[in-house]
Amino acid sequence: MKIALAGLPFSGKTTLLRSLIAGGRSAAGTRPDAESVAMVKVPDPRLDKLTEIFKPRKKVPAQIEFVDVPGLGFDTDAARTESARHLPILRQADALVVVLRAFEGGDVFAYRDRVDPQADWRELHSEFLLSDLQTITNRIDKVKVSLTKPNRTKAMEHELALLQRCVEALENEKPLSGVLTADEEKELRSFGLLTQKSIVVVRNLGENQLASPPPVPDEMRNAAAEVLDLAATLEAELADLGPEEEETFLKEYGLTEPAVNRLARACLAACRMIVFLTYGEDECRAWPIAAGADAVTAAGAIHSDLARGFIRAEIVHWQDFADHGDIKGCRDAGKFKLEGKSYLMQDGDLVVIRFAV
Ligand SMILES: Nc1nc2c(ncn2[C@@H]2O[C@H](COP(=O)(O)OP(=O)(O)OP(=O)(O)O)[C@@H](O)[C@H]2O)c(=O)[nH]1
Ligand SMILES: [Mg+2]
Repeated sequence: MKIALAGLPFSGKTTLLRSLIAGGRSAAGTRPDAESVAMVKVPDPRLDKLTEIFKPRKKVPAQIEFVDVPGLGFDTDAARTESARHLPILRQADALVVVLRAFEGGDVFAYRDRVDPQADWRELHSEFLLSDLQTITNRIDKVKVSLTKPNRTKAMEHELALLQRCVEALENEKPLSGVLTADEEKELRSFGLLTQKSIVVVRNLGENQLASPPPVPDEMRNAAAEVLDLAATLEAELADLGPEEEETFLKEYGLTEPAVNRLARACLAACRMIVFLTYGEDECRAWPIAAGADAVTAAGAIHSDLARGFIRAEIVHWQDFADHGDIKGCRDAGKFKLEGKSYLMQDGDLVVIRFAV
């Protein structure tokens, strides 16, 4: 799962990335003119609880790869050219986190001399529409040429019609995510169209705005999978603290959890992923898989042998586990389920795969 952190210059992307890495200010190298990558361990209280109970030799959280993209600017030709260099990273991502500057601060350069998240959102959004329009019209030109050749096919005609529908949507400022069917999304996925991607918007607020954030404009809420409010500098400080200091710090600012938790959940949801868990004295582990995946697919995520020799999945739902305290309690209460290949995995399922190869 790869998420690109995108935004206009100086919106706080690198600060946010630093905050995602617990105790790791230095873990992400800051290279202002290039992308830098960080693998972020997804905090999961369910995995923590399993680890507490099973005391495994190894604890493996789900991971999300975040790519910190240098600020995209469109205020000069040079900035536009530079930004175009970074767009392929966005296109390759499974989802985008768009960081908008909402914090005031005279000492930090403000893009276009404004602190206006709504205007920033509009600017980025229309650049994404424009970029997709270019990609699609280039493709249309190619398909049209192919259609003049003797080996023209029905598939080409079908693609042309689909692309023309996309152009119409984009010219009306409609993101493609809202106009394509699931099959069409698949057909166009290889183009990495930006408005086809799920977007999590992060409003990077000043510390003093946290208590009562400004209302989220409808146009932002409608276009985004989720809108999160946070203060990146606070979160980066938080990432450097130990668990006890963390609690005091959170309380002081009226926060219930570090933003990395919310962001990780939002990114999983935006990528339509769920997490199942495996447990034991050897290893407790969280496994991200696509929502809607069946038990044999989940088995295959662990190892191809488990899918090949799949016999059954032993499933305990997280809530049942939490209610009964352990696996034995779940067995006694009839909450230990034996499921076949086609069982649809649920978020938070505790799983043992029985198999023979
Ligand atoms: N006051 C305040 N300053 C912030 C906040 N977030 C970031 N900054 C400051 O804004 C400046 C830019 O932050 P970065 O995280 O480097 O921003 P960026 O989006 O990565 O910038 P580019 O990569 O150049 O586009 C730094 O001086 C940060 O300390 C915030 O929430 N509040
Ligand atoms: Mg940066």
